[in-house]
Amino acid sequence: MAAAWTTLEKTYAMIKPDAVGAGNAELILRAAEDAGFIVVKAARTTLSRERAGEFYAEHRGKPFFPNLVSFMSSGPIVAVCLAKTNAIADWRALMGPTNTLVAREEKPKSLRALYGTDGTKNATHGSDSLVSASRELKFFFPNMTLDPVPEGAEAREF
Ligand code: RTP
Ligand code: MG
Repeated sequence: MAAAWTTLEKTYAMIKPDAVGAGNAELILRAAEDAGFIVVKAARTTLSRERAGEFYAEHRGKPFFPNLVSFMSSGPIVAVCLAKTNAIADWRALMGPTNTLVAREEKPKSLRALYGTDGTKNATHGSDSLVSASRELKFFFPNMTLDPVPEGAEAREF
């Protein structure tokens, strides 16, 4: 039997505006499930420039930051919580290299190779550490409880 998702590692995944706009959000969620992830939560929303900049604050000041903020606020995104053993690293592996053009060369079956466009428009995001996952899940799902449920506790709903 599959483990309860509450006890599994969780990561924040995001389907970016290029992939949502191309109608590929469902395909990407299905690919996640096929790879063994549980889709705990998925919500479609649109980021303002301010929220997009806040989300990617670690990149403020870099040459690509203005383009990144424009892109990420250009249309709807799908915010996703995924659960799986080793979810953070495994989701980044499934996404492939950051730059879609590199992904097509090096990991042609990865999500960014299949659904991205270029170095900035790359279809998906994934948290890069436990600290990032916690911050990013709270950023999009502020009411979500991230701690594993103790054995015997009642199931929670989100
Ligand atoms: P992400 O945070 O979106 O999951 O991507 P990542 O960790 O693989 O890459 P990161 O270095 O954190 O970059 C964040 C996003 O910024 C855009 N980017 N554009 N040179 C460029 O034009 C450039 N470099 C990065 C991409 O959208 C990248 O995913
Ligand atoms: Mg990153």
